[in-house]
Amino acid sequence: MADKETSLQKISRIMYTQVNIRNIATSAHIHHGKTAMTDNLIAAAGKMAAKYAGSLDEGMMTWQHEDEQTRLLTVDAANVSLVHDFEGKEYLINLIDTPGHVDFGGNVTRAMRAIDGTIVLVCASEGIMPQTETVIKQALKERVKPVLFINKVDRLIKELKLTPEQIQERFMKIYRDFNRLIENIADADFKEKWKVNIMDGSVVFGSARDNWALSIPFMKKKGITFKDISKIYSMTEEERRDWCWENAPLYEVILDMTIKHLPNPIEAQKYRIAKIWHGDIESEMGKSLMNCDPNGKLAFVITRIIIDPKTGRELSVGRLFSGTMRQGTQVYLNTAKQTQKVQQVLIYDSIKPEQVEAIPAGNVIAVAGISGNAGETITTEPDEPFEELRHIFEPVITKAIEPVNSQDLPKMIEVLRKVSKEDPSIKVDINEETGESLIHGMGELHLEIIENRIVTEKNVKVKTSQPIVVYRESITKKSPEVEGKSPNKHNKFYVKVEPIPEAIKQLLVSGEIREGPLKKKEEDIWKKLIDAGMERDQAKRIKDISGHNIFMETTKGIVHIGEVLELCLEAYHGVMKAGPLAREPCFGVIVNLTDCSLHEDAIHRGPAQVVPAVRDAIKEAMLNAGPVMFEPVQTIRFDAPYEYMGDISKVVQSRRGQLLEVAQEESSLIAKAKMPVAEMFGLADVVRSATEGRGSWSLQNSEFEKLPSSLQDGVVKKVRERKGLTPEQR
Ligand SMILES: Nc1nc2c(ncn2[C@@H]2O[C@H](COP(=O)(O)OP(=O)(O)OP(=O)(O)O)[C@@H](O)[C@H]2O)c(=O)[nH]1
Ligand SMILES: [Mg+2]
Repeated sequence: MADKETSLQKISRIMYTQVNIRNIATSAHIHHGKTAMTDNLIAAAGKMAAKYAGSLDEGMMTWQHEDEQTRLLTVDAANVSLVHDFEGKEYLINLIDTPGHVDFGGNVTRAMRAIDGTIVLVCASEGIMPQTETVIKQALKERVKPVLFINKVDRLIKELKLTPEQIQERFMKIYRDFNRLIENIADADFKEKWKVNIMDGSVVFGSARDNWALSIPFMKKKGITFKDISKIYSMTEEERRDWCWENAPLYEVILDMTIKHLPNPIEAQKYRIAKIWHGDIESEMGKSLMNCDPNGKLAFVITRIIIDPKTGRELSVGRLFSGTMRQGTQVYLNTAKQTQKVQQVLIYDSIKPEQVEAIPAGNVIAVAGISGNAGETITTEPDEPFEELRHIFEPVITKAIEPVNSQDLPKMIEVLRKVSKEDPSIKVDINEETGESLIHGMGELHLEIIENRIVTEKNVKVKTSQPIVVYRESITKKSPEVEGKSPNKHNKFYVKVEPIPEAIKQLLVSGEIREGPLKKKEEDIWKKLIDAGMERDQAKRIKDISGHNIFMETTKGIVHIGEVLELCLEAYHGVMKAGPLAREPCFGVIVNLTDCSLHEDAIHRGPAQVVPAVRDAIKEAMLNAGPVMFEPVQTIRFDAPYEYMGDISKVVQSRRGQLLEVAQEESSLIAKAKMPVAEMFGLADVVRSATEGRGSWSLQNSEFEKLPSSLQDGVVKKVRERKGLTPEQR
């Protein structure tokens, strides 16, 4: 009988009706109320006493790590699935609650791949904040459709004591600002189409904490006015709860909006695939993807890895774009280039992954038994992978890490590998010989949390250094042609390097030109490069773009070039990872292999000959091309009461910073500044004390800028010393 059906049985049934599925996420600036809302939705779906949900004192359901409870913030994205009835039909909502802190923004980027729509929360009191803009960018880049939830409306009434008219004005401002962002950021076809509309219910306002929400259509239906809303905060708590539950239940208004205004997977994949998958749309795979076909070819993208601390079981969570995932299937990992076997297939029931036999396309699912990285495309036979999942910021803060007890070294190395797998925004450089490993993260908090998890969850005692800055090496002019000879002297390679022109560099930095190896025909990429000023002959000879560097091969009439090209690329990748000045990563360099002479016999032109020859040539060329160090520089926004203007500008100036913009909104100060990361350590505390705890700052942009000439030599020397490089070592 239908009413005996468990929620898992219900979910397992609805997951087959794709038009009744919505794959969505929460997204917002930090602390705008994503998790409070998610918890209330879970509660309403029957897992908690719905009317009483939303009490933070009990801790959030979706916070599965101790550190999230103690710090009261989300670190990991959390998956939740629930069922909602709308106009007589049942819908399955696969929801990902994402973190708001910028250090964990990589989790947002990855979650966006799995979903088709997002509820963007904006605090009614704070308005659109820097991270709101960032999450909209992240969503639109993946063609994920946003809707708007203006949250914390209770603050307008209780704290700011605004009148109903003032409240409406506030909403209109947020609404207009929001649509302006959509217009500025969305691709041409979506600029108008994806604007939200107060009148049609794609804008909701309410209070996640107090468990209510309303939209204009809903108010009309129920005969509620803005005056009624102001009144609810003069009721007793019990009365208010009853009123809200009766007239403005958060879950109903939010989930109705989700179903009405966010796309189902069939609709969404029609326009998303072209943006995130670059294969042939007319191929069998292309058609399966465009139709989100459960009977088509299998295509699953991992967006998150979870390793169970007790059992070690590795779950790969992600989006099934086409085909049906069945337990026991042999699958192919296109990046790892491996065949593996799916042992379990799981769907979320509320916050718990539950095993089922098979799941059709169009769902957010988990599989066990395979071991890949986030971003991996899983198919049955080798096929075109999805576009790489690339976060807008790269990790720029680094610490050296070592075990407290040296016998723990192997364990620490294993744990570091796991950590960077679970959180791909963490990069680790492991040195198995010396044990001195580096861990790179997005910010100080990020590294602090990871370090703490290594100790408390993975049980390895570690110690870390003070934060280290990782620089970039680049060049400022064209080099002459440089010759590199193989150790056996039988092979010669000729290399030129030159800086990537600014217009082209922008295309790489913005991600408009994707990175990776280039195929024989890449009309799209060539066209963009040519439009930005590159010669067609040159564009067509590009073999690889990586780390904002380009490798091209412009040799003529070399018979065996095809056989050594992979080795040349290996040498190029090696130098781009560790440049000639101080073995820091390179960027903005075009490496051009212009000519070579090769030994007749393949045995004399193997890796041991070719790689060092090309590597030496590239390094030598770079040293002859005005090499320079770039440092990471962040654009940040300070928010504080206006009276602290002077203190903030002092903080900025004393740290090689530069104030870009200062604005006053009522009594608050909004100041934008640029600062080198090297000068930003401990900034949170400094700002807190300079403003008596009333100021905060947030990251808006992160880029590399040329280090001032006066600091160049000193930094090179310092980095080389830290790495123990002798003066001869390049
Ligand atoms: N006054 C008020 N406070 C709220 C509301 N919703 C959430 N909060 C509070 O805002 C704080 C942050 O709430 P969360 O739900 O953790 O916000 P979040 O967006 O998930 O935060 P991060 O994931 O860390 O970015 C908590 O103290 C909540 O109690 C609301 O509607 N009104
Ligand atoms: Mg949260």
